[in-house]
Amino acid sequence: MILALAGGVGGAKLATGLAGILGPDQLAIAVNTGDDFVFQGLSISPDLDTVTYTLAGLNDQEKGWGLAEESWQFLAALERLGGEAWFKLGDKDLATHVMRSYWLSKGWTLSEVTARICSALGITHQVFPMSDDPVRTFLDTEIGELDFQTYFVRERCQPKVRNVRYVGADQAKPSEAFMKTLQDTYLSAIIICPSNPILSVAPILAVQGVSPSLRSHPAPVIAVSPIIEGKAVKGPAAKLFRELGKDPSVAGVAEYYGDLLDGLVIDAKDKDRAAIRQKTLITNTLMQTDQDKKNLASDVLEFARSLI
Ligand code: FO1
Repeated sequence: MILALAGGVGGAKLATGLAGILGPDQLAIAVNTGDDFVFQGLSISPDLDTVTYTLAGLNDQEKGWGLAEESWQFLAALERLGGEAWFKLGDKDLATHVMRSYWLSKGWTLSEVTARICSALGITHQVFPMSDDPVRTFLDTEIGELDFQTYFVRERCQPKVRNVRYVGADQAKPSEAFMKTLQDTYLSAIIICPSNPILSVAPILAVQGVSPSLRSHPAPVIAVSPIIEGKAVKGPAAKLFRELGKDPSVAGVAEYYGDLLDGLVIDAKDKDRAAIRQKTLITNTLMQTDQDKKNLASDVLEFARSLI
């Protein structure tokens, strides 16, 4: 059994590569829910959506989030009524949020909702939220404290960040499936996908007991760096590292995860590797095609086997 910890786009890509190699009973994917929020009364779980849409092959590859071949009539009608439209809900995507909100209102857990969505989309690998309890990422910025989506989408990650909080994480329990996987004696590797360490991975690690479980489990913990040559493949990872006084490089990623990691996977283009203390695998980490995703997944699995 392999456990992948995933945030948005980078996480979804590597999870898809792993799912192309491993069977449904060999891969479990725990997804960040720190980005979740309620918008216009709808419960949105952006990272769960990105992971499930990508695994199902239904994602918009250009944007990275949302569904392919989307239309936007709902959004236009909403704007006409004076609704806020900075967070764009496409017509097809809307169905996911309506059904999630409906099922949650009936008392289902987010894990149950996610399992139902996965089954409807034909996803056979296990995908679950990191927790069924609310955890919300807040950023202390130069224009005040912002919830994640306000910072990320409405403010386009522009305000300078001073601190990040994962509200509720210390009271949140891992979801049942996550807990079961963490306790699985057949768990042979934990892979931290190339998601933003501070915004996407840290909320998962902050959930009660997750970091101690990873540290005490005999399986190796491996991260894939989302930063290549000092730049984030997508999103504000490098900018955030800089603003929080960390080195925006693979060495900075290695230092950020510290002794949690047994191994770090970095890109072949990266020359900045002298300061990395963990064992490293140097390969192509940029996932532009489906073959890239599979190649990286296969490299990471082989690296994991070498660390057991
Ligand atoms: N990201 C954007 O940059 N702009 C959007 O309007 C937007 C809408 C959206 C709707 C549903 C959904 O599941 C995700 C959406 N995202 C959007 C992506 C998302 O907010 C972020 O990429 C993640 O939270 C970061 O991992």
